[in-house]
Amino acid sequence: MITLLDYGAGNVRSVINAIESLGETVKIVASGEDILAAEKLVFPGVGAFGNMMRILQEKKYVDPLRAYLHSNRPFLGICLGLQALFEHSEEAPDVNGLGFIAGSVKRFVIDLSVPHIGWNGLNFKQTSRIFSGLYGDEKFYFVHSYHVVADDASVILTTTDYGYEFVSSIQKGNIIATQFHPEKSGRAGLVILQNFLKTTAEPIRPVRSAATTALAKRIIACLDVRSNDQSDLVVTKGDRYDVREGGEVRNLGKPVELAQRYYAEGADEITFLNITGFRDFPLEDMPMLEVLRQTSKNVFVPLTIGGGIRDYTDKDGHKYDALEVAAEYFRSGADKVSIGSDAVLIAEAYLQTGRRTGRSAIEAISRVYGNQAVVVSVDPRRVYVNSADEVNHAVIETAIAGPGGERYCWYQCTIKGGREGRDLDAVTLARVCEKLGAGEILLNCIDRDGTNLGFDIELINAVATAVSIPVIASSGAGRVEHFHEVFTATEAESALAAGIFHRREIPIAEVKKYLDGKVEVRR
Ligand code: 1PR
Repeated sequence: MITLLDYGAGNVRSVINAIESLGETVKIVASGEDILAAEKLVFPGVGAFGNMMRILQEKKYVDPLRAYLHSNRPFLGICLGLQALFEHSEEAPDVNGLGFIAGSVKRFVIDLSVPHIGWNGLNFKQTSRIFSGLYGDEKFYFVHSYHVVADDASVILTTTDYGYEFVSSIQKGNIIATQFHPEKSGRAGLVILQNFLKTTAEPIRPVRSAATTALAKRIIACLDVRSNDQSDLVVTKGDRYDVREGGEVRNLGKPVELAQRYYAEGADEITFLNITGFRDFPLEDMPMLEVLRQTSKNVFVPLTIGGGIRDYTDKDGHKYDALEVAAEYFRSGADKVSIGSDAVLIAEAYLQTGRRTGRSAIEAISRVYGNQAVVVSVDPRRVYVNSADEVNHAVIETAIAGPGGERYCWYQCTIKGGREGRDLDAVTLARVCEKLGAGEILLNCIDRDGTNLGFDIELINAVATAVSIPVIASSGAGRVEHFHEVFTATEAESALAAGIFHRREIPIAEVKKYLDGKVEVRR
């Protein structure tokens, strides 16, 4: 029996699913006594340090946790569950950590995208039973803006390189904690969890072939989901956002089955977009939540879900806010939520007043779950102009001339799945959303969607150079070379594709095989 500390924020569902997939049962902590009585305690943390410590204080878990740690019974902390062990964090200087390990938590100060999101390797500093069965070159999933700095080097189990070398896991007796997420790290992550559960695993120190670790470019499979005319929930695919063919909604398969297939084929992440979310409300549209619950039982890579994340009033006048919608998605197994239409409206309101309200979906969700949990999905299309000063938008000079020979264009944001164009450009939207707390930009392109013509490199460059958060390039992938192009000609950290994977034109493994040796990928 594993005891799991759930303090109410972030995704504990995926940790429970991963542990249960290994044949263990999980008991969730309901009181301080449960912590004191635990035989093996897992503390997964996602979100913000200050919020986490305040909740632990309110629930009176701090003293039982300290007592448990000092008893040296098996403990596994994950992400914030590692950071909580330290004395304090720059993220919330006025709040104390558990202080079990001397040292503090610092924000990355680097010339790279922050948060550090994605698959990176480990430099092994000591032997540990949690490494039993690893070869050494495996990559693990990270998502964080802060990292721990230990005063005593003897607790450092692994380090990872991102701008500089930082501590990615610690061990002190039976107390083990990782900055990466084993529950989201595919097979390698399950090996680590299994070793933690099975205390008899042989301690080893794997040997890596490279001197430093490197963050992999991510390949993301995207599933656009909606009900078809027969009310079946299907994965569909648009051609420049038009998902109908001969009057019928294209049906490319079942969401849970396809997601499982992509996990098995090596997808680094899976994204579900509920593309009718602008008119359906997710808390009424339960099948999407069920898709997440089912998928997260067997898919151990990060899951993002988008569609309908906004404030909403139902037909009985009951008001829901975007945070409640997001919370339900996280509880059902999502690791990140993606906000589309509402992000455009939020950015417009911010640009009008120049003030944050603190209440927008982006601000509210990032405050509770952390910036890394908030993706903004952008649905832009090109608008051609004759000169850079013709409009008050971020205009670029383009190598792909417009229908009238125009040499300039801007990228107009749309809402409601491309149905409504707004007076806002994609570069400004991305900048404002970063300021308000978004952790990642999912950059679609209506002109390229479903065309197989390749990614819109000019769009991706315009946005990726304007923000410091990671950008996911999306729309237009048709050949393996397109992935190489987007990773070498832009600063995109990941590339997302849909049609070529659904239609089995190019398997994910073939994309990775082509990139291997040219661009860092997770094998
Ligand atoms: O506005 O917060 O409710 O979110 C709705 C979400 O649904 C948005 O993220 C929006 O991008 C998405 N969406 C809405 N309508 C459509 C549509 O296609 N009619 N899909 C849609 C967007 C674009 C990509 C696609 C890539 C790759 N789909 O996600 O997967 O373009 O495709 P490809 O590789 O085949 O070219 P809200």
